[in-house]
Amino acid sequence: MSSLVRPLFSGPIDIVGDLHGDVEALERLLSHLHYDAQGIHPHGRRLVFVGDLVDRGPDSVSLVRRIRSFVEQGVAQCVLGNHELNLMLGKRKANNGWFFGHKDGGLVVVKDKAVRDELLAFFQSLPLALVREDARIVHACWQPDMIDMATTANDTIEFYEFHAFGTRLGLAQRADLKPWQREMRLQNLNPVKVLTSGLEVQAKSSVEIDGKKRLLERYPWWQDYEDAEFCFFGHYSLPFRIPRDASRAICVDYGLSKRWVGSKKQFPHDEYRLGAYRYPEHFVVFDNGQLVEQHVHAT
Ligand SMILES: [Mn+2]
Repeated sequence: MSSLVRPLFSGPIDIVGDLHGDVEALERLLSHLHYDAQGIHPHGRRLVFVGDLVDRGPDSVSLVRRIRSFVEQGVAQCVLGNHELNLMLGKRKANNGWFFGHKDGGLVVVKDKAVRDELLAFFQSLPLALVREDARIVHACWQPDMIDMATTANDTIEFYEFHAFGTRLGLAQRADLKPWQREMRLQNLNPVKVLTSGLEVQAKSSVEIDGKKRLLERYPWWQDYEDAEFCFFGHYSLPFRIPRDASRAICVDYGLSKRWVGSKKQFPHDEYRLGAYRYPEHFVVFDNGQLVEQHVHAT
C-alpha cells in the first residue's frame, strides 16, 4: 500500500478543476489544451485532476472511467474529493442518488453493484495530496499537520474512521459543547475531512448548502497561505470573476457544477467554467477556449 501523500509529476502540468460528471466540458477543455483522446499531449505535458469527479452533472460514471483510464496509463494523476469520499463512506447526499440507483432527472444512474464496486475501487486508489519541490495539489485545504498525518496513512477509510472515532470518544466527555462546536471538531480534527472539504468555523449567518441549514461555514484558508510552494486546490466553486492571484494558494475550481445545480442566477452562465491551470507557465485555459494569464506572487 502506498502513502496517501504521493509525489506529483515532474515537468509541466495542467491542473484541471472539479468536473462533477460533466464529460462534455472535459472533452472541450482537453481539445483546447491539445490533449488527444488517450490524454497524451504532444509536448509531454501531463494532466492533474483535483477531485470531485462525481455528482451534479449528467454522467459521473463515464467521467470517472475516463479519468481512471488516464491515470492507469500514467498520463494523469488525481486526488480524492469530498464527493468521492461521501460515496466511499456510503453517505447519501442531495446530489448523489445516481450512485445508489435512484432516478434523478436525466442523470446516468448506477444500477448494479459491480459498477459501484468498480468506482469505489478507483476512489480507494486515490491519494489525498500530491507534492513536489515547488508545487502541491489537494482537493480542498492544505494544512501541514494533516498532511504529515496523511503521509503515514495508506487507507483512506481506515484513516477517516480512526480520527472520527477518536473525536467522538472525546466529545462523549464534553456535554458542555454546543452543536456547532461538536460539528466543528468532527470536521477540523479529521485529516481526511480537512484535506477534502477544508477547515470550517461557526457560521455567521444561516448558510444553506444543498438545501440544508449549516452550523458551520467554510474558512478561506488560502488567504493565510504564505509558503513558497504553489498550492493548487478545487472545491470552492469560485466564479471566474474572483481573482486568484492574491496568494500562492490557487483555486482551480471555477464553479462548473453550478451550471447544473445551485444558485444558477447568481452570475451569468459563462461565469461558471471548467478551467485548467497551466503550470509553471501560469495561465488558465477554459472550456470555452479562453486563455487568461495569471499574475502570481513569486517568492
Ligand atoms: Mn469539493
